[in-house]
Amino acid sequence: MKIFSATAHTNIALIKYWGKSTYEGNLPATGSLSLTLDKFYTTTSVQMIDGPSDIFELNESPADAQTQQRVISFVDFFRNLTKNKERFIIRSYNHVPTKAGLASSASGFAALTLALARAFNLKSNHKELSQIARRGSGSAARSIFGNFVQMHGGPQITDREAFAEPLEAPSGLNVRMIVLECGRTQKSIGSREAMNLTSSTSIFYRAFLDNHPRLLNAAVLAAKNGNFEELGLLMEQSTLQMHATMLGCEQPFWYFNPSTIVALQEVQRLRQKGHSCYFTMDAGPHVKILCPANEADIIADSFRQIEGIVNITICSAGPGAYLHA
Ligand code: 2P0
Repeated sequence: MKIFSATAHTNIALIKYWGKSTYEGNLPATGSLSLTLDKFYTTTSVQMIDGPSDIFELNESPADAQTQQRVISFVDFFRNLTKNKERFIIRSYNHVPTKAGLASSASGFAALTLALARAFNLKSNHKELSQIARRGSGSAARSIFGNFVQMHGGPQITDREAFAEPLEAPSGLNVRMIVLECGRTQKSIGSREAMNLTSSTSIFYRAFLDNHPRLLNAAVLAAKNGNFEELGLLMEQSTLQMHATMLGCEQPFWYFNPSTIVALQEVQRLRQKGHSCYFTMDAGPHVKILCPANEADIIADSFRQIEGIVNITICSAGPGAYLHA
């Protein structure tokens, strides 16, 4: 039977999505701003099968039961939309360290969205595809597009309003994102569970939400104007505010490990020495550094001797998701 394949690249949020306004439709309580990366991506194929249920294989092994169920629910959305009862085998290959806070669900659900849309013969445009991808994972809506991307969200957001779109940044904003893998252990608390724990129990979550539109609007403006320093400072505020919400939970938790902290201090030290670089982190211990393209090699070299940093990848802006011929 015919196979439909697609690739999507992962993205890193400069201004973070953290928490849902409603679970139905997976609507984000905050908008976000991201950069799609060239080096990390997922390729997914879907093929119809005769069988009682979909099968999901990740990197050539059957996925765990929870992931299977999440993927099957996502395919159910397409079946309900099209009144089509087909079942699929879905094979996904992650060129992203899975569950390490490097956003494999973003590229995974974006690639799956494109492949399924083709298999179900949907005539959706990119905006609609991003709305569908959002149902699989909020960050996946952004991976439909390349380069800088803005996702719409907020406490009152509706299904039709919660989509991503490309953000036009000037060509002078030629950036790199250096990904520092701070350890190899899989994260203890997944991002979905972490954001749910935070939004339901953190005494700081309200403040995070209240401040978020100001951060996002200012960052979007900075990106459009090519104001790199402003964008970097806002990015650091967003990530630290997000991580602070976790410290305010009834049962506090954090993703920092010793090499994370050393890396964050090194970014500040480099800035004091006159280098232009800013950090961000997601639901894991890894540190990502945004810097101008012409400084990336020298900045990356400063992290090579830090104990616990197991891998360093210099990424450029990556493309939007695409179907294979
Ligand atoms: C982001 N993260 O904006 C934020 C910052 C992690 C930290 O979006 O529940 O896997 O699937 O919608 O997209 C990761 O959370 O969450 C994420 P779901 P997702 O990139």
